[in-house]
Amino acid sequence: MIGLDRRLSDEASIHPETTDMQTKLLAAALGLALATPFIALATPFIAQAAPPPVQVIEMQVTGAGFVPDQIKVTKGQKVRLVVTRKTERTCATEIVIKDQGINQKLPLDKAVTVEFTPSKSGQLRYACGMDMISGVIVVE
Ligand SMILES: [Cu+2]
Repeated sequence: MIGLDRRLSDEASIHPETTDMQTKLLAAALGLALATPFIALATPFIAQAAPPPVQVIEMQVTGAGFVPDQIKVTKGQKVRLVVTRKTERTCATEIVIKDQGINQKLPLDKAVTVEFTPSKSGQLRYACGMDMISGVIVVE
């Protein structure tokens, strides 16, 4: 009879600890559940605070062709080419970047903006309409 009493009291002393542990876990879960909407609300503000950088590259068309005729850009970041044709003595009166579906007229002495975001590394060609005068964009 004494043995049984002891077992019961042992159980009683273990049980409150378990309950306490469960309460703590529940409180932690509840705390996370309450915090989640605030994290979700805060995220767009963080995204707005750090917009992805745009890679701006100035380019000219001269008697020598596209200047520069080789550029390096980073994959996944928007590229903005600002192209100005400075001469009439060229057949490069447009810039064609076939792999990006770009074909843009280049009026004389007018800065023309061409934008795209390279999604994979490798080389992109830019050229005149006849694919004679050209340059290479190295995407890394
Ligand atoms: Cu040409």
